[in-house]
Parts: sequence; structure tokens; C-alpha cells
Amino acid sequence: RENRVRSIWEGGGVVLNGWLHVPSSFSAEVMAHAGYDSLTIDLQHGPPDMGSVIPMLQAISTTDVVPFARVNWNDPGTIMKLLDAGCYGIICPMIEGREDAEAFVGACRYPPEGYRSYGPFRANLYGGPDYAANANEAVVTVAMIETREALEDLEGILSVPGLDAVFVGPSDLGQALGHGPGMDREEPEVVEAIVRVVGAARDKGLAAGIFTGSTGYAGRMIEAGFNFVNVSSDVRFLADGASAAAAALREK
Ligand code: 3PY
Ligand code: MG
Repeated sequence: RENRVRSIWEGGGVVLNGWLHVPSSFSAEVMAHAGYDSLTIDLQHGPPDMGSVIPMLQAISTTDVVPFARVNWNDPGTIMKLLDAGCYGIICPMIEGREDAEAFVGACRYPPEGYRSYGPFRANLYGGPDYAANANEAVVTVAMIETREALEDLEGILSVPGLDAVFVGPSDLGQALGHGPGMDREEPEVVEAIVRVVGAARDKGLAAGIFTGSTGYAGRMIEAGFNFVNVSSDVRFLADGASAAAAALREK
């Protein structure tokens, strides 16, 4: 099976990604029917773990939404297991330089391109019988840029063969630049860094993504050149919708 995210990028389009923190196959299924191109299960800053990932992936597979995972660290064992489970994209946090990016991409690619170990226990079911032959082409690799070190070695990271995209983490990036965590950054220093990342990535033919807190800010980021855009998360949508309804009722 081809990776639709790659086809959207190749066609010049923008990939709309949804973020999954609820470790439930049902909420993953609901999100999969919401109209996104891809969904990312977050194993770094959310409850999902290996035990909840498989049912969530099965739920996403009821649609043609492309399943991604964000790993909790640049750990080849976790990355390879998530790929074996059928993730078609991996977002890796805290990539600080060329060496980190090489280790990350290598974990996602079978030899000779990388050092991924063989054993796609569910990826075969999701990807089809030719999975192994196509995996290096299908799997999308996304390195998070969210540290000073990453900004300093941005060119090194972007020049790693097999890296498909970068993804800006505004909270960690803001924190690294001395402005604290938060989404939808307006501090000139942080905005300048974000603009530099998207410009450098797109110039090199890579995709560029960012986590945002609102559709308004996400729209501005698309105008700035980002082509992998995430707004909020399942938990935030649940909390925001529920709080708004409860608050509205209190006013009656
Ligand atoms: C960050 O903002 O640091 C992120 O990792 C977004 O998920
Ligand atoms: Mg982060």
C-alpha cells in the first residue's frame, strides 16, 4: 500500500494531521472519520503505550487515514516495533543534529538504506504482502526541530538521506529559546526560528510540519509554507467542547 501522505506532498498539497492522546480504539475511530489525512498517536506526551497502539491502529485502518506515531525518544527498538505494528510515519522528538537524524532514519529503513530489523507482524496486514519490498519508500520519517542544537545543525539534519520532513514543536522550541512553553508563538525570536525551519526544509525539498493550537494560526503556518499541519488534539477538543457546553448551561 502506498503512503497517501507522500502522494499529497508530491502533488503540492497540505497534509492535515490529527493528534491522538486518548488511548482508546473508539476515539481513534471517531477521529479517523473526522476528515484528516493522517493521525498521530502520541507515545511521548500522551497515555498511549504499546498495548493501546495496536487497537488504535486497527481503528484507524477502518479508513484510509494514514497512521503515524510520535515516539517518546529516538529509540530504535520502539521505532521498529511501531513500524512493525503498521505505522506509516514516525515523528521523532528532540532531534539535535545530523547524527541523531541519521540514527532515526536508519531505524526506519531496511538495509541497505538503514538497519531496521525484519518482522512486520501487523504492517504486513496493513501494507499488504509486498510490504517489506515497499516499506523504505512508504514509511515517512519526521524529525522534530525543537532545540537550540537542532537550529544550529539544521542544515546537517536536512541533508540526511531518507529524512522526509521536519516538525516544529513550539513548546520545546519556545522553552529552548527562553520564552517558556506554549502553542501559536508570537515572540519575534521564536517566529523567526519557525520561519527559518520551514524555509530551509522546503528549499531542500523536504516537507515541514508544525503543531498548532488553533485553525487561525495553522492557516498562517500553511501560508508560511508548512505542508503538514496539526491543530490541537483529541483530548483538547473533548475538554474544550465539554467546558463550553457546561459554561453555556451555567449561564442559563
Ligand atoms: C512541542 O510543542 O514541543 C511539541 O512537541 C508539540 O507536540
Ligand atoms: Mg516537544
